[in-house]
Amino acid sequence: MDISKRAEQINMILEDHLPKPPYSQGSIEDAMNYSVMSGGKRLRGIMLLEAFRLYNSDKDLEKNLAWPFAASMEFIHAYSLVHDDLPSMDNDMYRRGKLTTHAKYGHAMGVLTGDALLNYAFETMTQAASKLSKVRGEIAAELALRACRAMSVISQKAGFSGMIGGQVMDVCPQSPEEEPVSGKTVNTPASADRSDLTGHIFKIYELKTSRLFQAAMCAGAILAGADDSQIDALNDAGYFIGEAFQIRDDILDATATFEQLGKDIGSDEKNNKNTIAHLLGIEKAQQLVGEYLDKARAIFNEQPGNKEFFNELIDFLRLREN
Ligand code: GRG
Repeated sequence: MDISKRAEQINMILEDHLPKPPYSQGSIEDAMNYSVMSGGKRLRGIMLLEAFRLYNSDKDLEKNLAWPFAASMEFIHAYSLVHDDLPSMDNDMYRRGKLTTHAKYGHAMGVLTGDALLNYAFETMTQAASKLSKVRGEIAAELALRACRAMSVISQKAGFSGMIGGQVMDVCPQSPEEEPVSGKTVNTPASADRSDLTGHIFKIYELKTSRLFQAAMCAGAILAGADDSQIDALNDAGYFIGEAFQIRDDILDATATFEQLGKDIGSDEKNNKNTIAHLLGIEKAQQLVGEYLDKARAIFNEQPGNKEFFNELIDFLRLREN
């Protein structure tokens, strides 16, 4: 099964878990469905499921536990994109080839839809966890513990010390005097030499982008019952994938078309944003993408189970065009 077939499976799982019609046009349910079902590669949901499958082949458990968690990863990802597009953040009008949520429903609904998706992710996960005893009475307590641990990892990695923390570093000044390092009004701080700045940007990528990939893979492994060293290994792989993913994103922002990406291109340059591609040049940046992905591949190849998907994913991420 290739990545696009897996994305179709995630779409089916998402439709199954989102609030169902009938709902009126312009309602919060409508905006949640629009924001989630507007497309997307579904990488975080896929990665959660595939991490689960590396360590566990129980289809019943996958359906009852890993599927709702995979849907929830996509709800959290969608919320972050909806908020990232708001006028107070990147102020983008297009995402995934469609109007952004705030552009279609208005600013207040953009904020509320992001909030609703984040809450709904935890509603979906806790409901799945609380139904477990009906599925697996004999090991319900063990499964509930796994679900709790997975939610703890997801909330921490998506939270203030993870993804949100990275977004704060990216767009908000640390003090009234200081300019943000990589925001709209920003230039390279005169005090920072190039390597300091590069290190700072890698850190932003680690928090803003890697943390959600790490959350997806650790959660999948935890739900499957993987041991701590296996969970740590996937955490490292998620870090490398996130850095590579974001650097490739910089390259695409500088080189791709609107039709390819479904959003405005050249936004980093327009917003005077410092990126790794901008600081190191496209060629060196692409070389780094390859190096990070090689590190992730080496980790996957040490894991038990069928690694075919992760090798395919690495090949896709190296040269992805959207
Ligand atoms: C809490 C107010 C508030 C906002 C959170 C953290 C955050 C806002 C936004 C981060 C969003 C962002 C731009 C992350 C960088 C990672 C990235 C390039 C995301 C796009 O991911 P893809 O390409 O998206 O996987 P698709 O559309 O394929 O799902």
